[in-house]
Formats: sequence, C-alpha cells, structure tokens
Amino acid sequence: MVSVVEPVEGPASTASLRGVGGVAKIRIICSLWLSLKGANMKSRFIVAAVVLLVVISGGLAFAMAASTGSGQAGKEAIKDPVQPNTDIRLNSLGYLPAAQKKATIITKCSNFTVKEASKGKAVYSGKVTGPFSQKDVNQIAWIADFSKLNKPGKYYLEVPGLGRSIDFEIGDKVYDFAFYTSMRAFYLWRCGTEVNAIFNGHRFYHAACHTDDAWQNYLSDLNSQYLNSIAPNSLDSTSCDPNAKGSNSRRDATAGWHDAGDYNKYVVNANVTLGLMFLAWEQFGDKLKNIKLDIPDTAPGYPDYLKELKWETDWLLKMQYPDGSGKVAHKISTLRFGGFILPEKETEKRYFVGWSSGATADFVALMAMSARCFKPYDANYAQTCLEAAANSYEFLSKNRDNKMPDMQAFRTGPYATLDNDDRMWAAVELWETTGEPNYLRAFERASMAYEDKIEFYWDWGNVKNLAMFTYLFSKREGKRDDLVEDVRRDLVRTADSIVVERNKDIYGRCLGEEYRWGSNGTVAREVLTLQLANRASPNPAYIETALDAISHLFGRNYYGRSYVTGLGYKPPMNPHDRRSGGDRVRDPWPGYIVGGGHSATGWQDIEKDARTNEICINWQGALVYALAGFTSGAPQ
Ligand SMILES: [Ca+2]
Ligand SMILES: [Ca+2]
Ligand SMILES: [Ca+2]
Repeated sequence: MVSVVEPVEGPASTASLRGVGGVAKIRIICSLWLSLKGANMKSRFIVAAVVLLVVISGGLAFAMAASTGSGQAGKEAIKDPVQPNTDIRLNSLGYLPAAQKKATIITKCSNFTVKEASKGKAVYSGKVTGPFSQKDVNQIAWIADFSKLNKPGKYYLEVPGLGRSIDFEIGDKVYDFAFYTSMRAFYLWRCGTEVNAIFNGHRFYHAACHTDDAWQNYLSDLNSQYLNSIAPNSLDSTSCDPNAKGSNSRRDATAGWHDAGDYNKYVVNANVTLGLMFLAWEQFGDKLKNIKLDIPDTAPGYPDYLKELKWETDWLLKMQYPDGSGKVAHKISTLRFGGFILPEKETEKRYFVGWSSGATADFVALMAMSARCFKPYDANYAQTCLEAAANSYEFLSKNRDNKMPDMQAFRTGPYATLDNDDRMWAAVELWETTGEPNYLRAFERASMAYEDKIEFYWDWGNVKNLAMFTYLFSKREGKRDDLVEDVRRDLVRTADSIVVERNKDIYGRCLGEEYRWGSNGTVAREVLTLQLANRASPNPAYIETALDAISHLFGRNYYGRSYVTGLGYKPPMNPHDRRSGGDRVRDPWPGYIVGGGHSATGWQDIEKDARTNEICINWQGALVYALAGFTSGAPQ
C-alpha cells in the first residue's frame, strides 16, 4: 500500500510556466500561437484557451498561496513588490559574517543593493558579474557578491527590474538551528522506541516500533537454501536462543536508526554515516559538546551529540554474531519494502541476513571509532566496543574473501560492496585507537594498491577516503613519510578539483556534471574533504567552497529551494519517507536532506520518487558533518 500525496509542483506544463515572469509568459503564449501556424484556427483557439487557463490557474494558486502564507508563490511574486523574486537565489539559512556571500540571479541585471529587512535601508550596493552560461541547467546567470557586508542582521537583495530576494540573515549562529534539527532528525529515525517532537507547531510522533527485531531464519550459512524454501510466515516460534543459527528463533537487535525512507537497518550504510559523525566529533567536539539536542537521556553522562550516536552503536553491537566468531550480520530487514505506514504499524517479521565481509569490516572501523570517542564518558562501553572490533578484525584476517550473504529471499536494499576499502579502513581505525603496529602494517600494505589515495566522488560503497584521512591526520608515530606525503598531495589535488568544479558552476555546486543517486549527500560530504584539505594545506578557497556547498543545499540552486525538510526556503514537502506518508500531518518530518536529481534538472518533490526524493542516513550524516564545522557551538 503506497499512498501518494499530491505533489506541490503542478504538472510539467504548468510548472514550466510557473517558473517564468509575466512578460515571459506573454512571450511564450505568442510564440506558441505562432508555432501553431500550420494548425487551423479552431485548434489554435483551443490551445490558446488551455494556455490562458493554465496562466489564470497559476495566478489563482498564487493568490491562495499568498493568502495562506504557504510560501509556494514562486515567481508570480513580481506582481507584489513585497513578495520575493525567486530568480534571485541564495542561501536561505544565511551567511557567517566573515564568509563569502553570493547570490545567483537568472535574469539579466546589472546592479544590486542589499537592504535591511526591517526598514528597507540600503547598506551595500554593487555590480553583478556575468553573464555566465551553464549547459546542464540551460541557464544564463549573473552573480551578486556582497561578501564585504559583514554586519549581523536580516537583509534582502534588491535588483532593479526584478524586485527583491527572500530575506536572509548574516550572523554567527545562522547554521545552529539547522545543525540542531538535522541531528534531531537522527533521533526521529530511532527504531525500537517511541519518538516525539514538536516542530513548527506540528507534532511528529510514532510509538515504539520493531520491538521484536529480529528473526534468525535466514542467518544460517549452511542451510539457507532449505530455509529460503519455507514460507516465512509459516514459522511462528518465540524462542530466543542466542546461539540458534538458521532456526526459527529471534535474538535481540533492537535500537539503531531506520535507514532511509524505509524502516530496515543495514550495517554497511552505517559506515559513512557514523564515520563522518565521529569525525565531526573528533574535529569539532569542543563546540558540539555544549549543544543540547533535547533528546531522551538514553546514555547518562554523555554529551547529547554522542548520546544520539550511541543509539546506533548499541544496535551495531547486536549485529555481531553472539557465538564469538566475529562475524557481523549484513542487515536486518523485512522480505519486501513495507507500505507508507508509521513504523509501529509495520509488523511484518524482520530477519537477520547472514554475515558479509563488508559489514564486518565497517563494524570494526566504527567500533574502533566508538571506543575512542566514547571512552572519556563511558570506559566500560568503550572497552566493549574495542573488544568487539578486535574480535571481528581477527575473524576478517583469517577470512580474506569478499563475502556477501545469501539474500535471494529479500527485495530490500542489498548494499553490496567490494570490501578492500572497508578492510583497509578497519585496520587504520584500530591502529588509531590502539597504536598496535600490526594494524598499521595492514593498512599501509592495503593502501599501496591505490595510486589515487583520495576519491573525488564517494559514498557508502567506497570508504577509502575515511581510511586515508585517519592515517594522514593521526598523531601516532610510525607512519611512512612517503605514504603520508602521497595522501596529502592527493587530498590537496582532489580539494583543488572540487574548488574548480564549484568555480565553474553558476550555483556554486562542487560536483561538476556528477548527478547520481543521492548526490546532494555527496555535495555535503565534500565538505569533509575540503575541511581536511584546509588542515593539510590551508587555503581560504577550501572553506569558501565548503560554505558554497551548504548554500547550494539551502537554496542557491536550480530550484531556488532548500533540499532539507522543514528548513530554509520552500523545503521539500513530499519526501520519500514512510513516516511522512503514513501520519496525518501535512508537513514532512523535519530536518532531512533529500537525495536530489539524477540530472541537473531532474529532482521532483514527489513522494513516490525514491530515486530523487528519498531521505537516507548516509546523506544525513554528511549534512550533520557539513553544518557541524560552522555552528557557533552555543547551547540551543
Ligand atoms: Ca597518489
Ligand atoms: Ca567498499
Ligand atoms: Ca504526513
């Protein structure tokens, strides 16, 4: 059962007219009229009537939007001087006082003025640069640079002939609420418990869900073929033998976060998610430790940030086989994706899937990081994490094949991965935590296989960058100078190419022509590469490009919209998210970044579009990292 909410954007024909101004609309109608020269008068009138209707209904929609203040008015705002002209695109969260500040304007213009939002007083003016044309979006743009304005306040841009932009802020705390909300999005993803939040006047709630995670029917390496032949619902025992393998029994694996728009839990996708979030802690922990997230006290004595991460590591620990072997189950999942219902209503049985070498290696790396980060707050738990990591590493060192479990009974996310990078990451994280030279040697040996030490575009399938970053910045003794220098050089070269792509893009997007599944997440993830390149070889362009990535995600983009639910200007309203589709609240669950288009103009804010409008922990972790570096650290 999939409930599809009416999309916010109209059908393509209306949307294309909705994105242009009044004069341009008349031009389109005229050109349409002329293009129908070949047709007879009757069909020309029919077409004209249809187009007129579309324009009138567009105006009507605007009037309704304006009267309800829903902010969906878009470009029709030209008719009303107070309404923004969304041809002026900027970071709707705002700008840090000392940072570069740019807006992209997609209508011809020459000058601009920045005015105070309250009084309309002009505080800065300048000339735009351009025109710049860009193929992938088929647009010509002009850039307004108001970086020199650094006085905190609320402002808007005014462009002669176009009108005004949306309001934006300059201040030290412009990213604080977004950081808080994107972290609370993880809390709202918690599985195995009820969650509850008020956001923007709406209550987002679900009862405790998936409390019987998970069944072991598919866990056996020996008899999966036999078990796969049994209809799963014919098995109904409640025995809970911790050593039972491949039998009809369950073992506790509650907690963790739901993965995405679906409710399943996949170990491999925790890799970049937690990996980036632990790195944020290690780099910006001094700021993050003061931030209250208003979450339940599930880990007394922990700072809220780590408290939320522990909800996931608690679950990860349960994914390790209880037989002491060190194997780690690849995922927990229903056999098929469930419907758009709240998670407590998803009562289909969920099963462990057998171990994979990728999941086991990711587990090692994450448990080693957990041991480091949690130790000051909970030495016992840290020790548990470290022992679990060492045990699984030991198992991997004796089992060198890239192993995937038998998942033929499942239709949910496979998260299949080649494990070389994951194993290398496991080794280096254990070395960083323990200092034991055998881990260092294993990492250095594995790293020799890569000429390019740093990837430009990466996600959960390739965690090589995480491994290299830990090695490069480790303060431990014993590293090879030539390898350190190679990683450093490749990091700087990659960061330089990220800057080059950003410089070429009218919206400051740093991925060039790369549009893949979840590339909004990779835009955010590039902030990690840029921050670390700036540590290795300081360059203001790296930080500017990192902030441009955030600007891009929050409105300086082809759509002139925020990509994060509940935040910024015209955020996504229909994410592919089962909670948002399954509750009775019109607004979606807040704080989630959506994946984005597979082409420069391919994003659709439509619930059923999992390809471009889903939410996912690996993109969310990147968003948290990106914002963490630029929060003020003030308690919320
Ligand atoms: Ca190299
Ligand atoms: Ca991999
Ligand atoms: Ca809803």
